[in-house]
Amino acid sequence: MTVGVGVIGTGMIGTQHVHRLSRAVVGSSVAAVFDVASDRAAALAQEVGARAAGSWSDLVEDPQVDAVMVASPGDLHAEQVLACLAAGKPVLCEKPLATTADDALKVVEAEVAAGRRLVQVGFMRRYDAGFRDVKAAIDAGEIGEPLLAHAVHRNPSVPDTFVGEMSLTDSLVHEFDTFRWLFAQEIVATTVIAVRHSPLASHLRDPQIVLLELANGAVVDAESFVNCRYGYDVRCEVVGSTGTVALDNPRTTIVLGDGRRGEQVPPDWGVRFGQAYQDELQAWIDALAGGATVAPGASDAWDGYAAISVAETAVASFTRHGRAEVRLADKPRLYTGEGRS
Ligand code: NAD
Ligand code: ISE
Repeated sequence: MTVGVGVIGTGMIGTQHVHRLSRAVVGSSVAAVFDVASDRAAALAQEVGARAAGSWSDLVEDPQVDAVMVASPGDLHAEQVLACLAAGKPVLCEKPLATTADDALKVVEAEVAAGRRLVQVGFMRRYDAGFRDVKAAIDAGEIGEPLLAHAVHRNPSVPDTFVGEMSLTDSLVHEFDTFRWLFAQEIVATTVIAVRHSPLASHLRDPQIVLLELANGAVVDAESFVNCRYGYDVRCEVVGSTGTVALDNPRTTIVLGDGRRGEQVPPDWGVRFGQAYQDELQAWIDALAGGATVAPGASDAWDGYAAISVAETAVASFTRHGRAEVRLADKPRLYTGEGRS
């Protein structure tokens, strides 16, 4: 069976996903694409033999579209995902699931009303070999009880569309999902620490440090720096009661010369996480081909809701210069072990 995917949004990551789904992932084809930049969508559609839909709702309703990938800007995600749910179609939504906790909760509520999970959220680190090794080491007890973690998330630069509080809602939202997953605990409070602004990014609050308190008392300090200039740098160290596990950048080449020993830093997220995106999409397509709607271990709508709730709380913490508590709705049975379907 070939799963026909419709892709909404053919910008930076949407174009990459179209190429993966049409060329690299086994068992999928791209049936339709849509972007308000209609020329770009038409050219991409022609390149991969897909239909260029007239609107995103037309794409969702297309009978050739078995499942939808949402790769539009974050503030459109909730509405587009809700339309997929209304059409009964599985959807892989790029992060964040929504830009407000209220909108993300509407997605959760719509799934609960439908009685099944159809939404997967594109927190692709859960498919990254390095992050999976960190998770495996923790789960195997190799570091004893995980107590705290240090994390950095640095981008060399960000596009002009990256504004306001996106360091928290678009960038560090990855860490909010990652550390909920690694520690298997909800994040219950955040404190954002104001840092001297980089002179190269004066329109953004950049860098920032966020302290995350988890339900069992573990603490994570996470740095976001979206204009670090030198490369794409995502690392972490989890400290346990008997050891630590650290994730470095994947090693590429080491250059010895001019009295120095140098190691390359990935240039961007596409290079650093290329294999993770590929594995994420393959797991999704395999799940759909096997009759499931969400890949095992993937972030689902609840995870998307929890992550953006933490981001929203971090924004509140920054605004009021103090600690803020995360308020989550009660977790529906649909997302717990015994109720999951
Ligand atoms: P982008 O700006 O390059 O692309 C967004 C595209 O959406 C543009 O082509 C734009 O024309 C299009 N668009 C605007 N309005 C639209 C509408 N109404 N319907 C359909 N398309 C519309 O942004 P991007 O970097 O590709 O990011 C897209 C999403 O993917 C964001 O949510 C971002 O957070 C996420 N993302 C995730 C990762 C990751 O590591 N998982 C990496 C990059 C981006
Ligand atoms: C981007 O949208 C991503 O998701 C990248 O993984 C992240 O590193 C970057 O900060 C975001 O803007």
